[in-house]
Amino acid sequence: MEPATTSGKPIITVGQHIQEAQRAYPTATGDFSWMLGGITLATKIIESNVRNAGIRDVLGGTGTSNVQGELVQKLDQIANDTIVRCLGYRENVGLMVSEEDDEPIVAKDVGEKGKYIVLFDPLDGSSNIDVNVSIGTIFSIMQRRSDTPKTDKPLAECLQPGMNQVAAGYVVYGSSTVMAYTTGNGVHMFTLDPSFGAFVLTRENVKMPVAGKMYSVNEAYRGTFPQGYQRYLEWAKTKDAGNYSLRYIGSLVADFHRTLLRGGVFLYPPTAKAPNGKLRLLYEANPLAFLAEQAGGAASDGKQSILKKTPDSLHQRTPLILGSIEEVERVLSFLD
Ligand code: P6P
Repeated sequence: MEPATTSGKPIITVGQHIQEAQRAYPTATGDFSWMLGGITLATKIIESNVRNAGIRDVLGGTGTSNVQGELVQKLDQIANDTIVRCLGYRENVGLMVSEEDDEPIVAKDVGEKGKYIVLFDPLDGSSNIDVNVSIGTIFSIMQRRSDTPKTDKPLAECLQPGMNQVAAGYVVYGSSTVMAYTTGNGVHMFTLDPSFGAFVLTRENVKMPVAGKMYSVNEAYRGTFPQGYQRYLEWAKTKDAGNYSLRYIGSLVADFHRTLLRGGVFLYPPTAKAPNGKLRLLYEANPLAFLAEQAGGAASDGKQSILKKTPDSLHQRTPLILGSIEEVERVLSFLD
């Protein structure tokens, strides 16, 4: 494929795309695109470290564990620090919530303006880093209830339902580096052109297939899934179901990116080890649910839409059924 610079197609970067999208809002002040620019800058730096992991001494663990009790990989720490440094500088970012940090990070002092909350998983799937499997960064953006930071209430301001998101997206560091984002007007994808270091528009208004004979789940835990999920998995293997395939990378962003483009359903049910599911509501399920719904798909915890859930805690986990609307509804039809 010709590089974007010679293919004759217009070259639209993610920054230009966001600015054009903002022009539709007369009240937009442009600070939203400035803030999103901090995310794209951070993911380019992360991408460089991921691509050179074997050469730079960034593979392996730091020897510490995070709030989730998971071993922190060196690249996790690099990704987290990079995002905090790139966003903390942006004057409109007030609070940040990271998978790697116990509490919200108050980016602006009391009295300083900072109307956005950025919630993120800096490098999801990190257990796959050392074996060169695709990994990703996931982000969710909400607005603060008050424009100026209050030292005693940052946590309460972050515990908002996913329907309050003003933007969400991910970057998948795979065979190519692709960013997908939505601001509530469709899902758009950009590929990083390393020849000039910009994310260039490659798919606009992405629509998820309404159905797809592919399910994505770690069947090793099947024996401890609630019965309804087990009944669904038995059905998917029958002739009546018609040749479903199982695809599971074990890296949420990669599994979702495939589901978004090819259709199907991703499942992380409750298990004996993770009775409330393994995936985190605020910075994994919410952003991907926003993207899924914007692309015509669906996202549920088995009882309600992911985007309607009001979190009780910052690192709350949730069961997740995510994908094509017909496939999500089919799974739900098997649940009690
Ligand atoms: P399991 C990676 O550690 C992660 O958080 C997600 O990226 C992925 O979907 C899930 O865990 C895989 O979990 O239990 O199947 O290894």
